[in-house]
Amino acid sequence: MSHSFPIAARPMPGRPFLSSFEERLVLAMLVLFLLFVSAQGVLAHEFKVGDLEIEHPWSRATPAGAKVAGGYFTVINSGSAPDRLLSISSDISAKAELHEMGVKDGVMTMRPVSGGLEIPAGGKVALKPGGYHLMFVDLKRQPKQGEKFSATLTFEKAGTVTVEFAVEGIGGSMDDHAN
Ligand SMILES: [Cu+2]
Repeated sequence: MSHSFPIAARPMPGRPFLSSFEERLVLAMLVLFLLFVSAQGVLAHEFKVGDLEIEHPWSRATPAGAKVAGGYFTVINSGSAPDRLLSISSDISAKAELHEMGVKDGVMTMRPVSGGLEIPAGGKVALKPGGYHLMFVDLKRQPKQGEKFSATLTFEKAGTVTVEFAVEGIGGSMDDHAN
């Protein structure tokens, strides 16, 4: 038996079906793209000055009464000459120092780094708990989890850049020399 569909009941030719599929595909890609962009904004932030890129500056919330807070980030030098982090300042503390952690006679110690921190040409340096870090000394207020505070970094060649430190939760760490 052969049937012939009335013309109106026939499936539409390929084109309209495809284009609605394509529309949905484009929409799905757009949604994914926006999700990706907003996730990037939340999870990471970066700053550029000259040949340097400063990735994800972060700090930690401090307990009431704490006098110091750490500061961490990664600096990437895409230039052909080394640079040097010379000084740091922030409204959150009276002063800010560059520190180095190390083990001396089996004891974890930290000391200020004199002469700045070299960022090798084409290389990168990570400031992180347990290693090089910034120390905001004589806090004027406690950094709170979820907020950001700004600080100014001065490099020998690239110059000065203001970055935002994202404050993460209080976490136990060997870098916590608040007491
Ligand atoms: Cu320190």
